[in-house]
Amino acid sequence: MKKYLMAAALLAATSAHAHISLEQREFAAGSYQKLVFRVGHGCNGSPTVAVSIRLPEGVAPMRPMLKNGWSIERTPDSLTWRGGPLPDDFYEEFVMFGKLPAAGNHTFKIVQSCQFGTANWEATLETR
Ligand SMILES: [Cu+2]
Repeated sequence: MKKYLMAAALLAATSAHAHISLEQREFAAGSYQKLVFRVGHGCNGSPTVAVSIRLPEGVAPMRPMLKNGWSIERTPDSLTWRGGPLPDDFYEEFVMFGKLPAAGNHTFKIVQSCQFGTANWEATLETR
């Protein structure tokens, strides 16, 4: 019981803390959608200067949304925004659009680069 309570408290703390996460993570399989990745803070207080998102297998080319003050690099399976710097205590969103894959869980691996340090995140999209 005690273990269970500790796990629940940890989960609550994790979701309250923004990280880099999807604004909405459940969509209809095969639909065209806008995915919004939310950046809630920097790396241990350091401003963000790049956000690189690896597209999971099956997530065909996504179209990045242009963003003032940020350049965009594209590869077949990744999108990287470089710019800012985005201060640690500011909030930002990075947006892409495209056709979502067949039903399943699809995990985006995200690297947040800051003036000092980096942070790795994962955001899982569920299509059904
Ligand atoms: Cu966080």
